[in-house]
Amino acid sequence: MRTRTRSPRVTAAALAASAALLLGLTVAPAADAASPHRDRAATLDDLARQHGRYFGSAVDNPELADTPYADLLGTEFGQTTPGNGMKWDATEPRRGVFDFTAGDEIVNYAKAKGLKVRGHTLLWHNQLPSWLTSGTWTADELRSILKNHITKVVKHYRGKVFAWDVANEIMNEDGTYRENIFYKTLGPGYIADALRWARAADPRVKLYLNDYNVEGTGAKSDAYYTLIKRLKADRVPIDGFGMQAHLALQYGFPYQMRQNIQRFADLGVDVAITELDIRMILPSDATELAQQADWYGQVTSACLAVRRCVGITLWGYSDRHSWIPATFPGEGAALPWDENLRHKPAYDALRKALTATTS
Ligand code: G2I
Repeated sequence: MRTRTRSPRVTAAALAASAALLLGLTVAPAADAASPHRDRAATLDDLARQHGRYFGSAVDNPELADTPYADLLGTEFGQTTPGNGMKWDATEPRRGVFDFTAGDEIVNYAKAKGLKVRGHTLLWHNQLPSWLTSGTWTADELRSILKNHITKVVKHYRGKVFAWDVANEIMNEDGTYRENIFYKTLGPGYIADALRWARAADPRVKLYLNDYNVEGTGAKSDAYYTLIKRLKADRVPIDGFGMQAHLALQYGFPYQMRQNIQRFADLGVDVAITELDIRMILPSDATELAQQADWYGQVTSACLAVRRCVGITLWGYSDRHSWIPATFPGEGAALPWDENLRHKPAYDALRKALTATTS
C-alpha cells in the first residue's frame, strides 16, 4: 500500500486547521475568491485525518472526464471507490478473459491525486456478466469460476487497493441469505471460501462484507453480526464490515447507529461507512436540506465515536452525478454538493461534525 503524500500547500493548510482546532477557533476562510469550492483552509479529508480516518467519495469512470468534478474530488477527498469499474461485468466480461481498463483508470487517477482506493466488489448478485448468469454450472464449476475471478482480480490490484468489498449484499432484509447464484449452487459456505481466496491472493488487503440497511440495529444487521462472529470463531479472514448508508429522509434515521457500529467493532472488525448518501422526495426545500445536513452530521459523529470506524465514503459527492434519480424517480438531492458543485447545508454539517473534539 502506498503511503499517501500531500502537497506542501495542503499540509500547511491542515496544520493551520489543526492549530485552529487546538485553540478552539473556527477555521478561517481562505482568501481564494477564484476557487469557490476551496474556501476553507482544510478539506473534509484533512479534518477526518485529524481523527485518524479518511473521507472519500466514489467515482464512476465517465465522471473523470468532467474536469471540475474530478479536480474537486482529488482535492477535497482522501479516498475513492470505483462506482462500477471493478465489478464482475467490467473485470471479466468473458469467461477467463479479464479487462482491468476501467478499474485501472480509477487507480491511476487516484494515485495521481494521492487518494487511496477501496475495491468494490468481488461478488454481488448484480452486474454479473451474462455468460455467468445464463450458464448452467455444477457446484465444482461455479466454485472454480468464483475462485479464479477473486484470485485474478485481487492479485491484479494487490498493493493498489487497501480494502475489498469481497461479498456485497448477501443478506435479505429479514436476515436470511440472499438466494444469489452462488448461494443457490454452493450454499452459504461460498462466503468463507471467497474470503479465504481473497486472503490467499493478497495477505495484506482488508477484507469486508458490505450491505445496505445495516446501519441501524435490526434483523439484517443482526444476521451480519452473527455471521461475522461465526467467521471469526472459524478463523476465516474477515477484517471489516461496510455499512453502505444509502439513507432516505422519508424512512427515518437508522436506529441506534453508533451502538450498532460499536457492536461490530467489539467483534474485532473495522467498520466503514462505504456508500453514504441521503436522498429525499423532490423538490427539496430548506427544511429537508436542514434535516439532511443534520443526518450527515449524525452519521459522521457515529463513526467518529467508535475507534474502529475507519472512514466515510460518499457514493459520489454531488447531485450532478448520482445513481438515485435513475433508480428512484422523483427522489434525489442526496449529496452535500449540488449540481453546480456548490456546497449545501450538509457540507457545513460534515465540517462541523469533523471538527468536534469528541474522538
Ligand atoms: O445502487 C447503488 C449502489 C448500491 N450498493 C452497491 C453499489 O455498487 C451500487 O452502485 C450502483 C452504481 O452507482 C450505479 O452506477 O450500482 C448500479 C447498478 O446496480 C449502477 O448503475 C448501473 C446502471 O444501472 C446501468 O444501467 C449502467 O450500465 O451503472 C451501469 C454502468 O454505468
